[in-house]
Amino acid sequence: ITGQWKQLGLVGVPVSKGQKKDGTEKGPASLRDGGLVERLTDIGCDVKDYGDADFGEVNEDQCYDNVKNPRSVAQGTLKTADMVEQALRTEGHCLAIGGDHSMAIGTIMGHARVNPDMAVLWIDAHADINTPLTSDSGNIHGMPLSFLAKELDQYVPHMPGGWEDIQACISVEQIAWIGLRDVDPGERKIIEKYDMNAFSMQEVDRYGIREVLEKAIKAVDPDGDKPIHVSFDVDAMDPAHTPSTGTPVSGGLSVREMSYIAEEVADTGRLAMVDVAEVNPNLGSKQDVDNTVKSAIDIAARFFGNRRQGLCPPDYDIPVV
Ligand code: B3U
Ligand code: MN
Ligand code: MN
Repeated sequence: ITGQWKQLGLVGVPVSKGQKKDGTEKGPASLRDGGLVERLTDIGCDVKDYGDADFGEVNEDQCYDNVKNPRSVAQGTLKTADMVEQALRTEGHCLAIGGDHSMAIGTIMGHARVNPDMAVLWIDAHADINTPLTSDSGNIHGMPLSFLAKELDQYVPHMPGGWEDIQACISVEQIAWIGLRDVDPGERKIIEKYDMNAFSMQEVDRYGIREVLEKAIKAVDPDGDKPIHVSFDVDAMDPAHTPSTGTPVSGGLSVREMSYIAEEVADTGRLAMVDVAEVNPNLGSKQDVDNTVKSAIDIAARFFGNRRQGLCPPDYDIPVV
């Protein structure tokens, strides 16, 4: 059995300055309080909690053109990258809990120092590949992939306040999306121009999750030998399951489709790292928050070995009377 009994580093990324709604900075605490570590431990993971990356206040963080809070995001990103690198080198696997999705600039940067050839599965309602110039919102959580993809360097301005140290570290060919249903015009143009691997909910409806996942993995890992980085935005799932998130979009992945993705990726035996992004405990009712945290923990646990078919520790024996 692969994908189980894993040594795992946990890194909190309490960023909320990548978008406008307060609350995602409390995402890591809400997942820990919701019993994340206990769940992972129960399924046989040996979890080492590295704590939270320090996103201390940056005063005088003026916009750069329309980009909001560039310095705050950059300085936390650099700390996130260092922690993720250390967790991966020490434990071999890492789970990063956010935080808005700007967290992934740091997690993928840190991961790329260890596994530069990783395959990235970006599971999201949104493409998150706006450049600062194509973005209407100016929110960095809608831009992480534009900073990470080398081919897009020519479209991304050089910003001050730490961005000097943030360099694109993956190629457009290393990225595949699943779950898209809210893609901006500039993002669509980038996807088409670079012939990127984008599987929207239309493809999920047309082919079913099984074929979509197979195509997505084949696209980024054709020989089946790459370490896999899953960047999971909880808004990829239908808002029925993950309502407490900043930009819910109807018509998302079901619990079953998301569980299937997690189990199959775990089964490859090549999963190196998972991000869980955009849990916002400030949004919705208590029930909404509880449902969102539960869904996020359920899916995180599935990526690291929990299966719907059940689990049995290797040393388990049927008790004899
Ligand atoms: N594409 C829009 C909306 C958005 C992106 N990511 C989220 N929302 N969560 C933007 O702001 O770039
Ligand atoms: Mn996202
Ligand atoms: Mn999203």
